[in-house]
Amino acid sequence: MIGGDIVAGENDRAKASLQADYDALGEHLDRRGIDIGEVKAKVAGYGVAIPSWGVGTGGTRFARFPGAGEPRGIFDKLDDCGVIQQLTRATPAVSLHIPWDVAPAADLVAKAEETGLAFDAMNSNTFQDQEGQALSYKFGSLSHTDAATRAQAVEHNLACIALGQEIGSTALTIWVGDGSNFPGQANFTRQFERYLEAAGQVYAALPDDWTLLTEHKMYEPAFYSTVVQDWGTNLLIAQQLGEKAKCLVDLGHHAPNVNIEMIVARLNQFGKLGGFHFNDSKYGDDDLDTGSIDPYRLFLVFNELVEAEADPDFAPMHMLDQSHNVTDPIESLMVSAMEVQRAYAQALLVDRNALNDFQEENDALMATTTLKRGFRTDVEPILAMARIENGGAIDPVATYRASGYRAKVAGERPAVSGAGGGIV
Ligand SMILES: [Mn+2]
Repeated sequence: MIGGDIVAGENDRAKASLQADYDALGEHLDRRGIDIGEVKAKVAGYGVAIPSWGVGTGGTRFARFPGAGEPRGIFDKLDDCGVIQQLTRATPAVSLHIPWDVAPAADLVAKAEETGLAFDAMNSNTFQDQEGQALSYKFGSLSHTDAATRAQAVEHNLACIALGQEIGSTALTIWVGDGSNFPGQANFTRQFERYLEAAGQVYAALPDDWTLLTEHKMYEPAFYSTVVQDWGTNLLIAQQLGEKAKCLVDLGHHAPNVNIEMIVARLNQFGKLGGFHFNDSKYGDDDLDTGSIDPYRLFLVFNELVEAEADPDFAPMHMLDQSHNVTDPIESLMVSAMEVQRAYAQALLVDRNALNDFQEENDALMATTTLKRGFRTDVEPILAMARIENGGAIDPVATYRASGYRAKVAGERPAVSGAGGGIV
């Protein structure tokens, strides 16, 4: 973790300007009938989970360029996640990926306590083969043609639930790489029937207070078809499995230009919006940092979420899921967590009564202007004030760089080989 004196020193230098900016924004919002303190309190209470795999440098199928001081295992990963939470106060939980992060439950819990973190959803992995694994997932897992391979994949998911129960998780996220690379390779219907049957066995073993999240993805690793290719199939799964099954929306797992915020609204309307994986994309997939390409789209997603917040039972899970190929993952994750908070704060500023009236009156121009006014407002002083009041840093990236954390861990963690590709 980073020394409290370093955080305090950095904050002291920026405090006066922050206070002036915050007061000015407070006056501006007051004229709009918005209490800045209420917005700040909601932002301060908001958290987005970090994926354990996110603190390692990512890569493509061409190459991976490892960074210095990469985490060697789950305990190093939790240290890095602890730093992100220490400085941003926006990332209170970590989502584990099994079997990458397998460790004794007691050790995981102890490390989480030491680093000030909790555990978010468990993620199963049946998209690659592990050492010593009896049957291969080359041609699928939960939808494999071979019953024994499907049973092995079901067993793995049950093991994820068992570990999760010991460390305080209450959700299992299933994403499979199952699909096909050639027309005719797989029978779409039979493959999906097998998936539903196997996923149903996992669902049957789900504890009462758990949620089962399924995540759709349009392509990759299968490039012609995937079993759970879009939100329609995802919704069918959640409806077939039952009450505790909900859909996870990964912002990058759609075709370009798809109206994701509308998918969010639809899933929520029918009680099947389970959570998010935040990231951004330009052409496809989930590789770019949240808010780096299209912050307005992120805002529009949060507009739907704020709209839905009125329902006290509305509690989707939020996680970052992105690949960091050219940046320090800790810096990217801190900036992305703040981008998610920013979109949330901006959505909180929308005058919903006015928006509703303009919608009812079919005043398209004023409706969209009312919506965009929230997006146009610079909410940075609210985010920074929420951070510092929660014990974080006014400028997390500057503080992190001043701390020398990366150089320190680089000395303790031997360099990882750059050979081989693959997204981490
Ligand atoms: Mn994802």
